[in-house]
Amino acid sequence: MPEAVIALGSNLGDRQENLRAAVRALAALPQTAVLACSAVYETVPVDCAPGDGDYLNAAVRLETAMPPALLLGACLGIEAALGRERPYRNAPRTLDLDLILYEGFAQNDPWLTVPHPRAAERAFVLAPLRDLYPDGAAPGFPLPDLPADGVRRTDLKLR
Ligand code: A4P
Ligand code: MG
Repeated sequence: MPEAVIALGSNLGDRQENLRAAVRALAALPQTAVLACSAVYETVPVDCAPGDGDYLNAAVRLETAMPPALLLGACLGIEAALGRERPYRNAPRTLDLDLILYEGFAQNDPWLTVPHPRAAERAFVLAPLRDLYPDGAAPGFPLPDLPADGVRRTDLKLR
């Protein structure tokens, strides 16, 4: 089965529980297994309004037979179940799930762009990805070296 990576973010409500509930929901998807979880990082908001709360960010590595569009749809459903609202761009959120990569798949449509177009520029995505691929060899997405500015590793666990 192909590998996929989902990045998780939360800066509203019980941030750790939101991420942990998301991992439980991802693990319960059909024909899908969670292979590995990153550490949890506390991160300074990027491109957000002044005063927004810090994020918890993490990532999980999946093996899945769900096609990419179905996997994204499942992620949007999990976000909705955890109370995600979208009042404006980069608004604080209980849960964000982004499909960062899907082995053997690339697409560039607004509703589904894979690999994720901004992942390579964002320390809050790359630090968790390094945990999942310590040699930097993520499938179809060689990890760039980027200083981990604004990113602090915590002792929190995803499960
Ligand atoms: N969409 C297209 N491709 C994808 C994909 N690969 N994964 C579409 C997920 N969604 C994808 O998503 C809007 C639409 O993007 C979806 O309907 C889907 O069809 P959204 O969740 O409302 O937007 P988003 O994830 O907030 O936006 P975007 O543009 O991906 O955000 P960024 O660039 O990831 O920024 N700072 C910190 N510290 N931590 C964060 O997690 N996140 C953001 C969001 C800003 N600053 C942050 C963080
Ligand atoms: Mg998103």
